[in-house]
Amino acid sequence: MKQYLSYSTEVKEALETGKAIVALESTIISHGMPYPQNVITAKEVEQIIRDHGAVPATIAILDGQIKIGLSDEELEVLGNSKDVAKASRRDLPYLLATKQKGATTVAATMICADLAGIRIFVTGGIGGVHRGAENTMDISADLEELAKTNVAVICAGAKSILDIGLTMEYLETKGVPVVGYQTDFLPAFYTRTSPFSVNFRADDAQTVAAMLKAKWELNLTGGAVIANPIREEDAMDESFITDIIERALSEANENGIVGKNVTPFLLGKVKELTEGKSLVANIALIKHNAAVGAEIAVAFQNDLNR
Ligand code: PSU
Ligand code: MN
Repeated sequence: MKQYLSYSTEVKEALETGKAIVALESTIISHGMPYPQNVITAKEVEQIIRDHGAVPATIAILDGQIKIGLSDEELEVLGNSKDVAKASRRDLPYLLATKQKGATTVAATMICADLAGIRIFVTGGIGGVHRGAENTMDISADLEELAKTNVAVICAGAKSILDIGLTMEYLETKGVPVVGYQTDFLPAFYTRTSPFSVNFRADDAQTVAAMLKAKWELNLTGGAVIANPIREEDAMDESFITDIIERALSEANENGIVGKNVTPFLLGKVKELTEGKSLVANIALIKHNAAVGAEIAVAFQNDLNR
């Protein structure tokens, strides 16, 4: 297995010296945001993690290798090339074997982080059960990965391009805890709340770290969702964004968008219809998640080192 993994110097050193590490995905760079904001944000997010005492490990597939920690040049390639595949669990073997570029989704990033022994992962939003999934069966592989891979995902909840209620039901069936970070409600990405409650509330990083430690020491295999609401000042107006999402969903239907193209299409449409306001919110929330995720990683590592 080790032959497929390649570490940046910074991450290698962190692993050797027992420093807190935060994994970061790359689909958000290649398919989730436009250039050049994607690359600028990716670098800023990494710096926020360092400023909070942890080491960032952005993950991608390049040159037949799983890269754990990327150089600025590699971030640029991911953010500004046409030939980067969105890489989820099913895509990893083919992309590695054919030495093609792949940007890892939440599911694939969890797999790679787990292989590297990294337990804490920060992103913007997770995939979930899509609206209309009773007909399309469009359920993100992210959920299945959360069911089986021991990595905690700090995110801003689930976007209402998804069926948030069904996503919560799926996670409940799979035994994946959904923890609200300083909130009782599941955040809906662009907004601080949704009509759904989280399973548990944690008010500080130590509580989250202790919970993860208990889960994995008991061999309760699988991940956890740590839902961190967007800051009040960055949140979008709920009725405004709801209306936009409805329009984006009908356009996706009209254009027959299916499979792995659905989420990138919807994100792009929402950005277009909000005239870029959704992108500003997206950047703000992921930076906030980076700060909180780094604190959780530090608390988790302190527990391990004790
Ligand atoms: N949500 C976002 N931005 C993203 C994604 C989701 O706000 O970039 C990406 C993540 O990489 C996530 C993936 O894992 O989309 C889910 O895709 P799908 O629905 O095809 O599983
Ligand atoms: Mn899908």
